[in-house]
Amino acid sequence: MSDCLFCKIIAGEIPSKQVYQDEQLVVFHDIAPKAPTHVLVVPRKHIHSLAEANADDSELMSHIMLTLPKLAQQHGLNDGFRTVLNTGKGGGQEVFHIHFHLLGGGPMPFA
Ligand code: DGP
Repeated sequence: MSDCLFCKIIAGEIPSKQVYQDEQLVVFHDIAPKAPTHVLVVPRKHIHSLAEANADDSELMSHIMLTLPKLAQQHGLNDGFRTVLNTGKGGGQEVFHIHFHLLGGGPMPFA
């Protein structure tokens, strides 16, 4: 989507601090981290929010779930980590391109 912030980051039109990418995902540091480690796991496919995901996205969603612990390990979060998926304005979503927050390495914020 041409007016989507995260699509522009994925396309390299807006800079980000990337920590991982594969065929389906791009992972980069949150611009306003709420924990010592705070990265955003973002699918290359534009999905507005979890509410718009459908059966075609099953493999992608599974891939995200299985990649999260690998990213946590990569960041040394051996004691545990938090994942957050905000959905819709009422759920605190600000950027309408589905993404998981991966947080850890310190006291947990309410995120
Ligand atoms: P959410 O509220 O779940 O939609 O989270 C959106 C997150 O995106 C929020 O924690 C801040 C982050 N964010 C917003 N704009 C930018 C940006 O331009 N670059 C990066 N890296 N992160 C951003």
